[in-house]
Amino acid sequence: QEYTLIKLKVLEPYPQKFSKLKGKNIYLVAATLRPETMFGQTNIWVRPDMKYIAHELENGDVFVCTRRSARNMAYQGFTKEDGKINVLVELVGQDIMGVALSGPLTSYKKIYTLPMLTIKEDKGTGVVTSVPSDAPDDFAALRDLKNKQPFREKYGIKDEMVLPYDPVPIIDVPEFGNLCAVTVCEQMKIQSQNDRDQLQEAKEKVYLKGFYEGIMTKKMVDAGEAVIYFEPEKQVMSRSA
Ligand code: ZZB
Repeated sequence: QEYTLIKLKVLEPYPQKFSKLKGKNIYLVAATLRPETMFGQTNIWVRPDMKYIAHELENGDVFVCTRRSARNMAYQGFTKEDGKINVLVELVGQDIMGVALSGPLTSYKKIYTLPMLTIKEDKGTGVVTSVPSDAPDDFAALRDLKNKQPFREKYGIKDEMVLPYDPVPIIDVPEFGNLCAVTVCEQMKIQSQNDRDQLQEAKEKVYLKGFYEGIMTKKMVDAGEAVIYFEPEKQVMSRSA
């Protein structure tokens, strides 16, 4: 499986756990199969009880991810010594909950790490980017946090890290509109992130459609993040020749 790793820069002040990393560039890295949706990121998910590490790359930057994914990176030329990881900090998700981040591709200037309890240990980096416009899991989990104050409180999440963040329309999908995860969750009456089977079905419904039939909306163009470019079709030209 080939993923794109999205780098999210940890903004100062660094959390307590990273106090000895002062002066270094620290990134949470999220593995995605849908890099074209990154404009719609509203937050980053980490699992409160899952173990992560902060490890040093060849150029001195620091990546935060699972040990398993760091080991894989070490065999792909990320680290100074092939096959070796330099662990700077060991932590659990809760240690970096509510941390402010910036990503080059987000429409929100600042986003936060929030808790998702269903993150899998054996997939990607254990850090998951949240695109509630297009990913049903993300929409359900973000809605849970918005609706349930005690849930936010339990993980030390402040209102301003969640409440201002709404799904961003980026891709227009036939039948589902430009917030396809929202549409499908409403249609299927999904109540929360714990409706696992329904969410799996919702994901299958929108996945391929979003990827193959989705059309980027005007939003990125309006924000000056993308431009539309037309090219004459070669086939048409050769047919008329
Ligand atoms: C942004 C995004 C936008 C994603 C979307 C999906 C969708 P898959 O298909 O099952 O292999 N992900 C990555 N790592 C994990 C993890 N450890 N635990 C749980 N979820 C994880 O899943 C790959 C997708 O699952 C990744 O792509 C990531 O979310 C998430 F609009 O990144 B994606 C309909 C799905 N749409």
